[in-house]
Amino acid sequence: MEYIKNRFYEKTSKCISEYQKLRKEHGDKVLTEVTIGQVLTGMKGIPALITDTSKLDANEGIRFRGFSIPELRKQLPRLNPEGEPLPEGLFYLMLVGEIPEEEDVINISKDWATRAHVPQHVFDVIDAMPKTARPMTQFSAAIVAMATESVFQKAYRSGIHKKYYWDFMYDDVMNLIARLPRIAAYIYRRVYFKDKHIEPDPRLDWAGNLAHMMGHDSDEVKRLMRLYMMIHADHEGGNVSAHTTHLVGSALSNPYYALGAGMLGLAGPLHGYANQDVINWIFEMLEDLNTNEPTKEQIEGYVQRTLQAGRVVPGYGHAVLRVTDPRFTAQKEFADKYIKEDKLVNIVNTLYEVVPPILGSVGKISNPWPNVDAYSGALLYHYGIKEHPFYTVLFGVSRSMGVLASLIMDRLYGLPIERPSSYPLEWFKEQANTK
Ligand code: FCX
Repeated sequence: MEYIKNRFYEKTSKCISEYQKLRKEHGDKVLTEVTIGQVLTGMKGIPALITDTSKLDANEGIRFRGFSIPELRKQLPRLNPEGEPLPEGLFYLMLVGEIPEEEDVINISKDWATRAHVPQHVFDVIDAMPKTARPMTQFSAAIVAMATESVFQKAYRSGIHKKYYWDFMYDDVMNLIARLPRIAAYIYRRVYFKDKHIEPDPRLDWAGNLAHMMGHDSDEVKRLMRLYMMIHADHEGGNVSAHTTHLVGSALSNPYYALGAGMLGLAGPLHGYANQDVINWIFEMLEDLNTNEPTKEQIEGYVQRTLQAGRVVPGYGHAVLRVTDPRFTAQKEFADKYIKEDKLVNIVNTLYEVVPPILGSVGKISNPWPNVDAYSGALLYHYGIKEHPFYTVLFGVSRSMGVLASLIMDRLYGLPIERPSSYPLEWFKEQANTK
């Protein structure tokens, strides 16, 4: 499928000279002032990174190359008019910058299927760990173990010219994305199904095959998996998993190292682990209240007690968003369409009524609204994917598409090693006192 690589190059190569021109001719242009507050609160709002694949608007949510999630659910090619678009189409959009034809999407599916073979030593690395090792520990170790396959690393060591880095990066990225569903499903079946593995079906699409290898073959689960893989794929460049992948890649580490590092960031409770934490927290609540069908008042009381205990309410809040996350809404629409009655889904819907006013009344919380993680667990659980320690791995498989498409572009532009400055606390105190 060389034509997709060629098309990417045709569409994007003009950006190399645009990037160089900006660097040379406008390098002195002041973009914005940076306040002490921004530095001390996680560098929020500082325009510090180039990411073309997607942009997050505080009041609208994510747009992938300008397209919102509702627009993409209508416009991207799908296998069945009733179903969800294939995530392969989103990958094409993020990479090439335009909505693909159905044929392009099918071709990416086929390309990934031919690249999906995982070397035996990667399974051996996974098998060497105790089954009690967290699924994200196994997943990131497997990704790093696969660096033996890096064509970028081999090419770099053989001394290729830097203008060809992106080309080798492209092949690594396609191989890596193609293999992740197999690795994820292997971990899932190993930990929860006594090593009873299910072989891939190369006729299936990327997300459909993931559901199949996990042992969930219904059309509805495959549809859910396609939606899940689409909405988690990218959230501009500043979030922990995207920024880490980009930062590690800036040292010209191969994409297996870069993604492995990004996945370890995703594993944190304030990021991708929140999708497990939501379910943990709901089950803790049910145990505490000694019921499976808590009333609105009981839930309100539990949310208040969570805050009083100095804990966060998982699945709520966001560093950038100031509205209900459209990724939450897309999942709610899926649940409204397919799920008639489900106790966990009902609780998630009640939380949506109860939590925002409580968080809003606290005063310091910038965004009281739900994020993507507030819904995803309840949907998976409904369809029998009840093993919540595994949920962040699914997030990671999806997230690979956005962060790795960006990594190809980083090398095409020839972005330098990233190296911001740091100062001791004393320096900031001095700055605070200077006029
Ligand atoms: N529950 C309780 N307190 C919250 C809160 C929540 N859901 N969200 C924010 N706060 C608190 C913060 O902990 C902080 O308290 P502090 O001043 O005592 O340290 C204060 O409100 C201000 O934080 P704020 O500026 O609103 O938020 P941040 O940008 O610092 O953090 C996250 C954003 C997402 C980390 C935060 O809202 C949070 O911890 N939410 C719960 C965990 C979660 O759902 N994470 C997933 C996010 C995302 F979708 C993803 O990456 O997957």
